[in-house]
Amino acid sequence: QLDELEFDNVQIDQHGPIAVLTVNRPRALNALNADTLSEIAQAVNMIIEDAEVGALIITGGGEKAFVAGADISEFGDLEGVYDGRELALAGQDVMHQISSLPIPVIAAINGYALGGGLELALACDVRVASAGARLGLPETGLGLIPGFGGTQRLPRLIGTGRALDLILTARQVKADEALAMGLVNYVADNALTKAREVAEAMLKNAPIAVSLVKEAVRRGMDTTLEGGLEIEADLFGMTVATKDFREGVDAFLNKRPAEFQGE
Ligand code: CO8
Repeated sequence: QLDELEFDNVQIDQHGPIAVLTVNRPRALNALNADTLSEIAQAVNMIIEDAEVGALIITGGGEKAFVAGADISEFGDLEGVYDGRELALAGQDVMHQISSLPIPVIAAINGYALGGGLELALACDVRVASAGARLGLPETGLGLIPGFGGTQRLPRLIGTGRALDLILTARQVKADEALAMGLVNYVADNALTKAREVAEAMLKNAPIAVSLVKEAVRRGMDTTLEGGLEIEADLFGMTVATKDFREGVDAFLNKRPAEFQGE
């Protein structure tokens, strides 16, 4: 059982097909120290193994923060280029693990999402922010650059000009501005409640199709339009071979809700 797993800084709650991973270290605004990053990686591995889980929500514990970044108090241990590179690669691995999950992953941004915290949200498929959330990549103000994917995922999501503005000014944006620039998909009074609604809407659709859409978009972002269209055609072909496709068409023609089995 996922919710019986014991971690120090990560909590998993499962309600039917929705798992909620809470980064729970509120005394440090959920900052990602090495232990927390490792616990997130372990938790995500367990979630992948669990066939019951059809969607994952990632959120932050406490009132103030989603995740306020990598843990700055551990930066003193970093001594040189090699250490820095290793830390960035370790964080990038976890973000990659999240972004390549075959199920929808929604960030419920309930407060500060800064630095590595915003990078965690960027590794998710969809972002829901609470009205009071603050988002930003403050790294240049610390003499760093974003290292958990921010320089790559942010421009892919909102475009180069907007991404460079945010990274070079290191400014925090409020939820409304984040919505206007496409950095978040929804703003709601309660990010977690809205994230559940979004997850439920996604769970109504055919799981194999959902997973293949994610694969098509993800792989397509790394290639040319022509290459991406080939990937789309291949994966489209795979959906046509599923029982769920037959079910979806039959349900439409018979004016009834579809019941997908993930086959
Ligand atoms: N790391 C460690 N501790 C933190 C962090 C953090 N990122 N953020 C907050 N905390 C701690 C504070 O130190 C404080 O602890 P204490 O009570 O023991 O003094 C506690 O959380 C509460 O924070 P504040 O008192 O500062 O709360 P405020 O409401 O006054 O301010 C802010 C909230 C604005 C969010 C403020 O805490 C802040 O600016 N935090 C730092 C945000 C930041 O700069 N994050 C980016 C870090 S860099 C990063 O993420 C790089 C990722 C890629 C790494 C690649 C490696 C090479």
